[in-house]
Amino acid sequence: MAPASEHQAAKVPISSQKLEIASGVTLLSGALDTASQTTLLGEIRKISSKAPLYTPTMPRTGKPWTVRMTNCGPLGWVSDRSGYRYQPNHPETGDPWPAIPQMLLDLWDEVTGYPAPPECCLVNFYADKARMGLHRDEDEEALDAPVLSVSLGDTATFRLGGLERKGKTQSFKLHSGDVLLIGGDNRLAYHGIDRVFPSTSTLLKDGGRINLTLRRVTKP
Ligand code: MD3
Ligand code: FE
Repeated sequence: MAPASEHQAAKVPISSQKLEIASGVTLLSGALDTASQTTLLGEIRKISSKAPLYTPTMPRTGKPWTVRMTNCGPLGWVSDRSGYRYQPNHPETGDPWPAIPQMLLDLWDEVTGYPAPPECCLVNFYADKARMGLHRDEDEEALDAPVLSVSLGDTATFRLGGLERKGKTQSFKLHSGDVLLIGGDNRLAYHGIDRVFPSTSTLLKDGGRINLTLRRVTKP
């Protein structure tokens, strides 16, 4: 007998609103409904209770970041005076990072179609004044894999440049529940977060913004 449907039902409800903001960069606006955002936030709270948010420092200068971070997955992305790298343990507790929640693994499969799971989910927490300067994500070996970002909480202004630091940039707002898929031509594009707008979401009870960045690090 034929299955009820050729397609497996989506495990994570995703809206069909897709906007290609640059070659290979697709904004899935309002991709996650409120119920999914709340469930995901609960998963992130469990992760941060085991792997606490910490304040990373900048390479060379040791200046603190304004964004606080933690990770889940076999490899976490860290920044300190020695540089940027992926490592299997939390820099302060020394414990292995918690597992990536199944709903994020499902979202990765549904949205990217990449034949291997992500190895890192970087959790960035932005309080009101936090920002992230223009940079490229270039510490991964698997540069053929896309990067998937999920925004939760307050709205932020995201800046997308080109492949050279001095090039033109465009700005977009990222809202709670938005998913951004970055691949192809712009996998190595410069990007950053200019500012977060306080009190634009009620998802986080004390305000602020969380961004989850899923990445494949090693070649499958
Ligand atoms: C565009 N985080 O952690 S995610 C990062 O909202 C980072 O916290 C931002 O950039 C944040 O590295 C933005 C969206 C994103 C991620 C990777 C990209 C956009 C990108 C790579 C290339 C171009
Ligand atoms: Fe980045």
